[in-house]
Amino acid sequence: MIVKRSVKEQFDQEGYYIMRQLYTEEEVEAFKTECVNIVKANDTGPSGVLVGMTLRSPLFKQATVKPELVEALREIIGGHIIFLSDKVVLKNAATDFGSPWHQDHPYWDGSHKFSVWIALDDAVKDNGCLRLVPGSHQQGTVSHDGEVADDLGFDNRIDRQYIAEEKIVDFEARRGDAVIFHDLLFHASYPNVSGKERWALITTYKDGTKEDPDYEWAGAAFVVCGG
Ligand SMILES: O=C(O)CCC(=O)C(=O)O
Repeated sequence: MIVKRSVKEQFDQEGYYIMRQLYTEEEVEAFKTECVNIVKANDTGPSGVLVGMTLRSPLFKQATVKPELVEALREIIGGHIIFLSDKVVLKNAATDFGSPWHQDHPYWDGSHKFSVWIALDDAVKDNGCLRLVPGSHQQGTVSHDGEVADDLGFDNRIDRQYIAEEKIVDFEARRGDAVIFHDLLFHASYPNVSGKERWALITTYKDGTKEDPDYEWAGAAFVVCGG
């Protein structure tokens, strides 16, 4: 007998929860077009990352409060949810490196955060899909003294000895697919060797009942529900 696990059970066990086709083709096309326009007018720097999309266009607020997403977040986080910030991540021929293995929590400290990685292009191994280690969030914060010999902007990297190669799951996604993940989950992405662009949007939330510092990067924070 197959026992269907709840969203919360899946998230607690794996440290992530996948939502296939969360956004329609029309929504994704509109988000991506807006991302392209905004990135053309701004510099992502060497990392291919631009933070603060909701500050730049109301379209992205729509993405952050998509009802099906908020419903899943309520199951995972609880009834009081605060949106903190979002960013676009572009990998292309000039920015073709994979993001190194890391946890998000060492960048932020404070209460645990929950991010949603949203595919704005189909993402496969060749163009830099996300890689996840199921259950790794249960290890707490691990050493982040992985080598930093470049200026790619990921200063907290997990020492390779902590990555169990045989457990890695590649999250190959169709555009419109999304994955909610815990800020202690080990994750990375493949280099983009396709020569084509790979766009993704990442939105971050927290439990509004938990205390945190005033993050300077969370200038567009708002209450999603509860409070
Ligand atoms: O989109 C990617 O390639 C990975 C981004 C990522 O892991 C992050 O920004 O924390």
